[in-house]
Amino acid sequence: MKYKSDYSLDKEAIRILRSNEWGGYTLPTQKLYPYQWNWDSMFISLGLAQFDINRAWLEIESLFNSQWENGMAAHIIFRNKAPTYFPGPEVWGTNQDPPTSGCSQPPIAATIVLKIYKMNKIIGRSYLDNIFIKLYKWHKWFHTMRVISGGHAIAITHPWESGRDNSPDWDEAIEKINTKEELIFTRLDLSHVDKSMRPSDSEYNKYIYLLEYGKKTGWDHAHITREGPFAVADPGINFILLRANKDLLSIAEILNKDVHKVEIKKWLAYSEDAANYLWSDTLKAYVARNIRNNLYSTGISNVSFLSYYANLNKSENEDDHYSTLIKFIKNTKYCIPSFDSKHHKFNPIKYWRGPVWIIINYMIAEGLSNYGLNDISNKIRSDVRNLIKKNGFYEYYNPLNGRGLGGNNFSWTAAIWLAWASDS
Ligand code: 2M8
Repeated sequence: MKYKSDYSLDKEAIRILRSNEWGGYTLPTQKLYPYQWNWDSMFISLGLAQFDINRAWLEIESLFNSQWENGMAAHIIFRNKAPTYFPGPEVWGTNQDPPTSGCSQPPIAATIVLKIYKMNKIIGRSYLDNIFIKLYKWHKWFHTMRVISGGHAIAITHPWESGRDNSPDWDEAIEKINTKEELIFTRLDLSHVDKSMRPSDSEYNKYIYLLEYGKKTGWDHAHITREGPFAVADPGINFILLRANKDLLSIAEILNKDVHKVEIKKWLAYSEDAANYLWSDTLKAYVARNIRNNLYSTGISNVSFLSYYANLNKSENEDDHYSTLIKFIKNTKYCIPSFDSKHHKFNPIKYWRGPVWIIINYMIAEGLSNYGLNDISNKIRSDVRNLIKKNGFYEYYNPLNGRGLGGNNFSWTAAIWLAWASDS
């Protein structure tokens, strides 16, 4: 297979971002995901900033224009009608304008906002005041609506909230949900992507059950977290929020928001505490934990290593975690698999149960290089470059042979290429 040059891939990446643009916001990919997704949109804005910084700010503003009164930035914003996706706005029934889904997604926005601001402070300054308050309200929503009393770990109340939909991390909690009856609906994802690469029907049944549960509560987020059928602490969300709070604090410093700074510092301390809760001495990693029964997931996911991205305070677990990372990275031809390749649940083509996801690689590599661990960081970047150069801009990749999987012409892969992986 011929490797493409960086220059031709830059052009292709820009073409993908432009062609997935839908008037002020950008789709992850056409047909499979025909709306605006929260964290996709933020990675996309980082890609856009490489060639059109005003358009990047517009992408960020458009996401937060749909923020809920209670502070939540929703995981999907349904601005147009798109019959190729299920579940659409009428199924979610959130009564928002524009219509949105009823849960959130990993809060990478503050980190991206700070990066784009630093790229051009004059342009960025005019957006910063307005966006700061929105980010602050969203982070506050996580720290109040997604915790249960006595704990500081942020819980997800739907696998979709983690962004890692069918990760084995949720298996134990998902299996416990008693859906009683079979729900009647038609999946549309399988008309775009082969079912071997997507979640199972039984998982989808649980996803829709959880959606219907939330709808019945009138999307009462505090109630859903405290009483609902699914509440799992996710290392992904916890570490991404920890990092985002550090970046929000830097923005608060730029804007002299002294009162907010006090609150953000409290959140930072809570997140360090949450990291302790997620540490597994058995697996020597940060592992998802069911908030209802405190059970750990049986395996390690790539997001354990987002502790580097979060710049977690050094702890006694440091050396053990580093050894885990080295093993995890060495076991597949391309790193980093989304789930431990030595675990019996590992599947190299099934979505979040094994494939490599470029966005997670990007965050982990950035974190490692901040720790001075440049060799591993460079190895991750070089694998990403090879995956894209050889196969193009896919949604995810097989860690054993590099094959591109899921959707093609994928926006966040194009964005990360432009912002980080390209040499030109
Ligand atoms: C995937 O999730 C959506 C539901 O949110 C789906 O499969 O229908 C996930 O990979 C998620 O992280 C991502 O934001 C979304 C769009 O790329 O697709």
